[in-house]
Amino acid sequence: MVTRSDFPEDFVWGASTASYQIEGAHDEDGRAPSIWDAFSHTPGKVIGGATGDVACDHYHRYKEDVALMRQAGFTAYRFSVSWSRIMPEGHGAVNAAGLDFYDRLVDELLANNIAPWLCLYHWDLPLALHENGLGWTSREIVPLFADYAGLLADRLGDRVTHWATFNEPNMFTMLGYGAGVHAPGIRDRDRWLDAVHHVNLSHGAAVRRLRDQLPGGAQIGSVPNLQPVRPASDNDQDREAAARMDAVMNRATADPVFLGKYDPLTREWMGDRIRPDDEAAIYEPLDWLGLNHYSPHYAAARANAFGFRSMDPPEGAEKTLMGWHVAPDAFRDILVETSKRYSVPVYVTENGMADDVEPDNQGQVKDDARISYLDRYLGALLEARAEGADIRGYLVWSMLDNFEWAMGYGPRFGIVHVDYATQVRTPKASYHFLAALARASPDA
Ligand code: GBH
Repeated sequence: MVTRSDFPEDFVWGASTASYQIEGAHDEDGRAPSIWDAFSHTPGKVIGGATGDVACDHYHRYKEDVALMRQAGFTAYRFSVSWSRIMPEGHGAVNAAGLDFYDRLVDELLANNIAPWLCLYHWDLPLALHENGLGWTSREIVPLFADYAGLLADRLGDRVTHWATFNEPNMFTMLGYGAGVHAPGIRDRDRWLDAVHHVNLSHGAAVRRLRDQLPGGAQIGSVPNLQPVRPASDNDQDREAAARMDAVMNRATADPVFLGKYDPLTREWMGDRIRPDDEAAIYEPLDWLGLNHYSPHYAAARANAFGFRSMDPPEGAEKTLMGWHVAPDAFRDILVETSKRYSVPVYVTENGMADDVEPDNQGQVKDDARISYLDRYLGALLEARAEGADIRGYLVWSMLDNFEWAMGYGPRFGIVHVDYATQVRTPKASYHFLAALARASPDA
């Protein structure tokens, strides 16, 4: 098992969450709906008809949740802001009561010696923007996103040191606009590519605004989901397919943001979406990369628009409740590759697994599989560091069991169990495992 002394003294330990997945209070204090409110309330979109109306009721219980973070010895907490809570229309009028919530949350974190890592966008676009044709498929969203970033910098910039623009820009564009399985439920290759490019441009515009408004020393980054793509078989066609899938799934958002250039394959697909000055407008030097990683992808050749198809993990592979392949070596590989390719400090901002373990009759949540997963993935992280990768922290997904998007409340990713009927929180065995690593740190 990994131990505290395997990690450097200043290694950052923490947890991540997202607004729509935990907050609830969907119509309180002036919050307007996001595309996820509309999507989850559309029959047939989310398993069991689940919605984020209440979720973990974190909006009212944030103090209790922050106390659990402190008791774990965490020194960082990544959360996201619900855009439509603070700007109901997505632009224009500001909802002061919504902003007050994030103000209280940030103060509570600081009072508990936890650094707030604020993510501007974790998938809950204001519904009004989408309905008015100003969503990610429109280039007009770019200055609106920068204004939204500016509003938060104005209000919280004196206390929040770590800022991220997008959570998994590659994933929400693909799932929401390409595959249609996430909000807003669009299934169209061109709209997907539009969204990718506008998200990239919005990132650049927001970073410039943050740099202008935040005090020097602010740590600004972005959070791609990076999963190495492995060829389903060892032949040239599948290897070529894997390269194409890597370009679409990993590089389409990470390369322009961290290197200032689209990968040649993505560039070809983007066509004349890319105007002459766009790459320069996307690129701003960043202080950190937040890496979300769960499992590798597998690709096989196929004669479709992108020239690949996604394959299942090999026969007999160990899988979690989500069907995702447990492969710590893929984690090591992507950490080494990411650190090298983008030469920027890397923090793991999501990693973890889903199960459905409930408290036993002594009230204990014995999630042994999660402990084994975390132990092996942290071991892989140490291997990547030994190979020279600059990995500075680990924020587990997730602090709490929560609304798992189209899967509803079945899969539980938390290190703290949530009984949704009573909102009782129960730290799981994996919470104590991570706390033993984090608490031993000198500043905890
Ligand atoms: C993240 O997305 C999100 O940021 C977070 O909100 C979410 O709750 C969390 O992960 C858990 O889902 O089928 O084996 O090829 C994760 C994005 C994209 C990761 C699909 C796994 C498929 C693995 N996921 N990917 S596999």
